[in-house]
Amino acid sequence: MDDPRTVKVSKYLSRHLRHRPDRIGLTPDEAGWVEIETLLAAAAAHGFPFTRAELDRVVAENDKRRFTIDGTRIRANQGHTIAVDLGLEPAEPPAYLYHGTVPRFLDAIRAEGLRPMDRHDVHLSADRETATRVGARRGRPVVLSVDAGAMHRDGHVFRVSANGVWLTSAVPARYLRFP
Ligand code: HQG
Repeated sequence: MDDPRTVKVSKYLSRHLRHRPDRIGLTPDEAGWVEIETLLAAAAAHGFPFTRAELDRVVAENDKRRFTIDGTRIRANQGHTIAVDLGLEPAEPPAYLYHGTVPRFLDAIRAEGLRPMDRHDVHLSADRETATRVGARRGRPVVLSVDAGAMHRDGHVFRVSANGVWLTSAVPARYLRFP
């Protein structure tokens, strides 16, 4: 488990690299990268100073490997709500993928399938344990199986993020198995 400071810095990075860079005056490029120097200065100027060593620790130790450093730049690996093109190539998914959710969403999901909601893509996990953790963020987790092999054969495009999250634009209800 990550220590409290690492979690705090990680949440700050998620917020400002995925969702609200404008809040601290950042302008990620079209692939989501920002200069690390610029990020450190912007965070300090907006009341949340952290060091390069702390940043490196978050990137290296974060429980989900949410961020990648490339030379002088950093970006989030997935989960954006701002417009970014991560440049991920289409990939062949495993036969089954999993999605963790909660009971209150099930009626809507049965009716309309999985939709990306505020994010760019539906997020799917390669194993049930991870999907259970994703669902548990919101309450009692319910894990749905996704017939990713059939979706792929039917022409749906999948991508996999640098930290192993499977992404697709939507999952029609006919590919879902409910417990
Ligand atoms: C639900 C975390 C009603 C969906 C996690 C989910 C993940 C519907 C919620 C990543 C629906 C969206 C993403 C429909 C889907 N009607 N509800 N048709 N279709 N939903 O947070 O998958 O910590 O955008 O089941 O680990 O929960 O941010 O998606 O409950 O990888 O790195 O709408 O976020 O990663 O919620 O989580 P989210 P998610 P990080």
